[in-house]
Order: sequence, then structure tokens, then C-alpha cells
Amino acid sequence: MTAQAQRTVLTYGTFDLFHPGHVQLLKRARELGTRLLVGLSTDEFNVLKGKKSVMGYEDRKAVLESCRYVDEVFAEEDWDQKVADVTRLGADVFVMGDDWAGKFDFVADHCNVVYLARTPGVSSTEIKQRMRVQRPADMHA
Ligand code: C2G
Repeated sequence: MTAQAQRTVLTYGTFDLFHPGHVQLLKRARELGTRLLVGLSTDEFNVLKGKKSVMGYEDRKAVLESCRYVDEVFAEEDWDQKVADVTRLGADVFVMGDDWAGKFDFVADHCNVVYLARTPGVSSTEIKQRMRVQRPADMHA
């Protein structure tokens, strides 16, 4: 059987409170190649991004690694590692949700850049807001 050419897809994110918007992004990203690698923002990098995640890095990593669309998870520690990652990992496609449209066009010198439409109506922020509104009595462990 001829070996199918490896086509590596790369994406990045915090992936806090893993939800269907994340799943859809990862599913569609994985469909663009034969393997999907994810740069997962560390807790320290999240501070630089102005994000405070509910779940720590190790927990977010464990959840991502359980996702059927994800082949490998590594640490995203700063804004400037993407081009080096593309080269190091041999990425053919770099994918982000279109809330980032245009922000990473510089990566196009090294591989295809694809911005996928975000899934409307769901976000980690919105989930946190929903939880704040719910009365403690309604919250089950
Ligand atoms: N996403 C989506 N639909 C949503 C929510 C998120 O498609 N409803 C996508 C985002 O566009 C992103 C990915 O899911 O491509 C991960 O989202 P976040 O965890 O919010 O990632 P972000 O904080 O945007 O980090 O260097 C890049 C950054 O690390 C991206």
C-alpha cells in the first residue's frame, strides 16, 4: 500500500472549559490533513494574553489529548514561536478561528494559513458568565 503523504496541521489556543466551538475547530482543522498538532497556551502565556483560564495547563492538556481529532499537544509559551514550530514540526497548514483573521498572515511565508469560521453562540467566557448567574443551590458538584 503506498504510504499516504503526511499532511501536518497546526493550531494554537487556550482551550479552557472545552466546548463544542473548540471541538468544531479541531475537527475541521484535522480534516485539512492527516495529523493535527496543538500548541496549548501555558498558564504563564495566558497571563501575557490577558486570559485567566479556569483549568490549569495540565488539565487542559489532558482534555485535549483525549480528543479524537488531536494527535499531539505541546506548550505554547509566547507569541513568537509559531514560525519555528512550523519548521520544527513540518507543518503544511496553520489553522486558527477567524477571530484571528489576518493576525497570523506572516506564517504564510512558511505554510498554508487557514482561518475557519468560529462556532457562534459558545465560548469559555459565555460559559463562565452562565455559571455566575446560576444560584449556588442549582449548582451540582
Ligand atoms: N473557537 C471557535 N469557536 C468558538 C470558540 C473558539 O472556533 N466558539 C476557536 C478559536 O477561534 C481558536 C480556538 O477555537 O482558534 C481556541 O480558542 P481559544 O482557546 O479561545 O484560543 P485563543 O485564546 O484565541 O488563543 O497564539 C494563538 C492563541 O493561543 C489563540
